[in-house]
Amino acid sequence: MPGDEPGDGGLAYSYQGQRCRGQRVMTKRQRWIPFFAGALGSMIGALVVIVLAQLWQTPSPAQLLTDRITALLPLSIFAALLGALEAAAKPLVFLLILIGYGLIGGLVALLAQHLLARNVRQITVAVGMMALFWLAHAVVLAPLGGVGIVGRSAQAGPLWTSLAFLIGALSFAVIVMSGVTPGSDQTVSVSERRRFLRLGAYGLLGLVAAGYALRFAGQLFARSSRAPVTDAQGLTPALTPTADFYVVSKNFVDPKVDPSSWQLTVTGHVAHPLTLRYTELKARPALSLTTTLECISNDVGGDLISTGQWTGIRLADLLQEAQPLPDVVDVVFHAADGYSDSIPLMKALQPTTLLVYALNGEPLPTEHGFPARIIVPNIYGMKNVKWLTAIELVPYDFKGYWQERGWSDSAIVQTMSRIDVPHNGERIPLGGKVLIGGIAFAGERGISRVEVSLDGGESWAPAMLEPPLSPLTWVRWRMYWQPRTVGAYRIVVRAWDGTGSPQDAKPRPPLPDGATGLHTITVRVVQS
Ligand SMILES: Nc1nc2c(c(=O)[nH]1)N[C@H]1C(S)=C(S)[C@@H](COP(=O)(O)O)O[C@H]1N2
Ligand SMILES: [Mo]
Repeated sequence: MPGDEPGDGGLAYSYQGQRCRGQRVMTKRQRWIPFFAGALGSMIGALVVIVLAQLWQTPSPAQLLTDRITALLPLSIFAALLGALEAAAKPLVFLLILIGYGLIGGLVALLAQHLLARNVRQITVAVGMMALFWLAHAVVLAPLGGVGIVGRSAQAGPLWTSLAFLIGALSFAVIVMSGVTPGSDQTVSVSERRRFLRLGAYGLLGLVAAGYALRFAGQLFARSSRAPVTDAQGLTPALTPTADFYVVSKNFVDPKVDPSSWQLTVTGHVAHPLTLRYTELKARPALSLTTTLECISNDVGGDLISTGQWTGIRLADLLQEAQPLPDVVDVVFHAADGYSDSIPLMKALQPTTLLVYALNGEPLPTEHGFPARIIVPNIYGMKNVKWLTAIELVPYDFKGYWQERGWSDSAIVQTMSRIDVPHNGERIPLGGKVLIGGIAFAGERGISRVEVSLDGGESWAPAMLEPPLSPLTWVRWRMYWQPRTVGAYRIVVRAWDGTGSPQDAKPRPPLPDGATGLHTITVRVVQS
């Protein structure tokens, strides 16, 4: 082991029980190893806790802290930082939190190295590392995240929570200990090179854990970056297949609700509070409604919009049974993931506001809110609360999860239109007939007219409108175009809603009221 030879810059610590010669000397590189091990160890520990959170429904402080931080950041910073995209907020803040874990873990490992150099026993240091990780999670991070000490108020309870934190702590300690050098009084059995190899292996392990954790985080952005489904002509289908329905959630790990123990309560300012079980909900006379759902963070031309057929009951029927008191202002929806949002009582009583348990004829998939969610036509997705657990009637204007972060409270959908074919940047051979088509949506106002410009907005021609699946869905539009000259064309679309108002052409980001502006693409007509 050349690296262990005294005098060649390596470690001059005891080997096979021999005392070393005087003070141990560490090279710069060697000083970095403990820090690196600590950083790696704590990040892997955090990921292990997230993976266990998925398996056991225990709380994950990294996720809870992300919630807290996105709530506390001033709106302007938040918007600038995140490009005003609520759906991308999580991964970014989470990355910062992971880096924070890395820094603190690295420093803790340096402390461990310091203690070892002073001949504190390895086992003592290892147990100390575990205790630190566990305590930091159980006593500091969990309460900060809002689930109480040791996750007392978490769904899975303190026992499973402690265990999950303990396993995270174990991963942390094992990796730290593989990166530090024992003190001179202690037997060393592992060479420098093997230390490196081990850390490399842990690094790989970390990548696997990160990949696994990202699979769950992935739903935050993966769905929307996928190629959109199209029909034979390249148009968006009128009804979105469930597998292609967009998904947005604040969570890294969505709640898995057990339908047999699920209960929906209706409480607050009501004369008759009530409770509804899954079987009772499904036993009631059902109705189905096809509506379009759009996320408020959908960009101009974006695909955080889908149309589904929902089955359930009228929310009004349930509320009428509970008998709202005269002072009720808002109906608040609470969910199993700690999310909440509200709509005005008047809106909740409309016959198209539903409590649903099926999408396109199948039970709601987990990611869409199993066992039950709210569908509020005309209002952006964020108020269509998933994994619903409680309905609370309150005598004031309630601010929900995204309202606390600066998003619109009324959240009525803006009139939008989108070009689906041709694609931006497409090359179109001269002489052919080109289908231009897409969707337009204005909630319950409906769409009365769609126009297309082929010259960047100088002149406009009306598109043909397809009858929508319901008055609450998007409208598909199309036109045919026979280009006569080669060159670049800027295609723009604009819509009018059912009241005759034109789509707002002024470009605005999604925050706070939903994006406005006209979807514009450029195509190039070339010699065929
Ligand atoms: N409980 C809960 N409900 C929620 C959310 C959430 O994070 N938690 N996200 C909201 C947002 S921002 C949107 S756009 C819609 C998305 O619904 P979908 O995933 O079924 O398309 O769910 C809403 N309901
Ligand atoms: Mo959303």
